[in-house]
Amino acid sequence: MQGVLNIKKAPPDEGFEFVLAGRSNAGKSSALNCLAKNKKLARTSKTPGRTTEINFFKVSDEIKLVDLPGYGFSKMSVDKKKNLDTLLDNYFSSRQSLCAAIIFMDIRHPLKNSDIQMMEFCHKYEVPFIPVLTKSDKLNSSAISRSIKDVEKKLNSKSVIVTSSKDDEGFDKLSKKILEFVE
Ligand SMILES: Nc1nc2c(ncn2[C@@H]2O[C@H](COP(=O)(O)OP(=O)(O)OP(=O)(O)O)[C@@H](O)[C@H]2O)c(=O)[nH]1
Ligand SMILES: [Mg+2]
Repeated sequence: MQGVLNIKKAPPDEGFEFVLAGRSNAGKSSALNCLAKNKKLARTSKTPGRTTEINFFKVSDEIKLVDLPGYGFSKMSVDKKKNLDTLLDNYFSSRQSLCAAIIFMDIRHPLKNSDIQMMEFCHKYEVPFIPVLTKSDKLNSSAISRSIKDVEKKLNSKSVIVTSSKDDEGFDKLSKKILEFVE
């Protein structure tokens, strides 16, 4: 793992990168660990704001997963937030190996303003995104279906993926989706 706060310190811009975005506490780092099949790879936490840098994880010869700090974390200082915004602008605008963003949202509260802003940000830099609804273990199956339907309708897309890091579910599907960008 390599954590950076300055784009110049990022690992070489090669292979295929997928950035993990989402509100603080949405379950990005837990999802990364499930995707990489290594529970100790990325630090997870009950306290929002655990991830504070851009963290690059090499998960295969060609693929890197890039864990971002969560957005919407109100305790972050103004200076730190400014730094991070600049870093994200630089990263999204210049990174040739960036294939797609994976936008993680708690299935119980999807599509908050900050999520929509992130999607618009992706759109601005022409980076496709994969919407993922996390923590499906927190809802029963009919509530899960309702949430999927609602999000698909609002995004006008049929490609929403549902995961549970607790039950290790949905990650085969997400891995497949990621590999579609690599092939
Ligand atoms: N029940 C349940 N809890 C989850 C799931 N995924 C994550 N959590 C919990 O949610 C909390 C936040 O998870 P993280 O993976 O650290 O979230 P994050 O999005 O990386 O958070 P930041 O780094 O602060 O942006 C932790 O307590 C996790 O154990 C899930 O699928 N089910
Ligand atoms: Mg995290």
